[in-house]
Amino acid sequence: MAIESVSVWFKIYCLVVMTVVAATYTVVLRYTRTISTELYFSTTAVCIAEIIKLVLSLGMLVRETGDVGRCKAALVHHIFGSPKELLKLSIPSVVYAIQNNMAFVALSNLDAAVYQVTYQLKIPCTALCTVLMLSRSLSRLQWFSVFMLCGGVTLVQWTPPESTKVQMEQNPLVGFMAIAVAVLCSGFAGVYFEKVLKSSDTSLWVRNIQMYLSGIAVTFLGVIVTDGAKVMEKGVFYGYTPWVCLVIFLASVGGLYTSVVVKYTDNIMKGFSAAAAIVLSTVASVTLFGLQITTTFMSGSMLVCISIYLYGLPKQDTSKASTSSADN
Ligand code: NCC
Repeated sequence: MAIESVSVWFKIYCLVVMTVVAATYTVVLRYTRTISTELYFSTTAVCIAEIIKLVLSLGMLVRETGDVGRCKAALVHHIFGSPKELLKLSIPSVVYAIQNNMAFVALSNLDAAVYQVTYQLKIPCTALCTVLMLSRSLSRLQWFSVFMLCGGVTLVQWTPPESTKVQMEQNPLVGFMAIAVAVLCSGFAGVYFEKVLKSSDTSLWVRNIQMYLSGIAVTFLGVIVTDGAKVMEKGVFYGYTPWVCLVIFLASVGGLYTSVVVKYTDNIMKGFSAAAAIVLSTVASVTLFGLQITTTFMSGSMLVCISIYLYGLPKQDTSKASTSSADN
């Protein structure tokens, strides 16, 4: 299918917003899990984010189709008339539901910096899923650059773990296990969604609506199974503070920007570009706010830049299926 062309500035804008939101999300989420005495139910936060994403996607579909009538027709055709498609999108929605809940488990047990660094394993995992599920091939040099990128981002984001005042018990092993699950889920669901999205001309917003509908059902089930009795007793919004609302807002906006980024690039490019955005935003902070640059950051940035260069050497656009590895 033909991929709608947008300006390179729009792609850069989406990437930067996605990366800034993701960084803020992790820090604020960790904060909400460590300071509150009345700890909110994270399962409800995940479910509410799915509802917000559905509403926003409906709004975007109205904008795309031009009026409510056409939007309604599209919904009837793609939602009520396509149970098979709904079922297809329920797969990534279940996997994302697990991943999004795992982020809360991990950040309840690990420092945000440790989480950010360990979560970078998603880069090679995503590359592996891309090769296996989209039948694309990566040259040896590209594989090398993927691992170099992983190391580079790790160094760039490296900060000594802070000793935050924690109100609840922490179990680092549980935290690391949650990250491992999140890494696998992120790679699989991201590539699966990309495959479905790019295999037809169906609008991104329709695909999102199809996914968020089952996402709401699955995450609601998560609320009932995990916290059902306590939610009935204390209420859905128990422990909600403005910070918790900010976490939900960031989760929603971040998710939608992720989908736009995947539409116009691909999951591997998302990893590379996010790394570039982290390096550039830190360099900008140095210029604007006089932030101190560490040697770890410098070495990490160098690895990130070299890896981007190496990855781009054989073929610039990973969203095009490679003809054969012999090309490289
Ligand atoms: O891990 P990551 O993304 O791949 O997770 C994808 C997130 O986007 C949502 N999504 C995906 C596709 C789609 N069509 N709609 C969506 O809403 C999924 O529900 C999932 O939450 C990244 O590449 O590092 C990124 O990381 C997340 C987040 O920081 C991590 O998962 C850690 O918890 C970012 N999400 C937010 O900032 C809210 C994402 O933007 C980038």
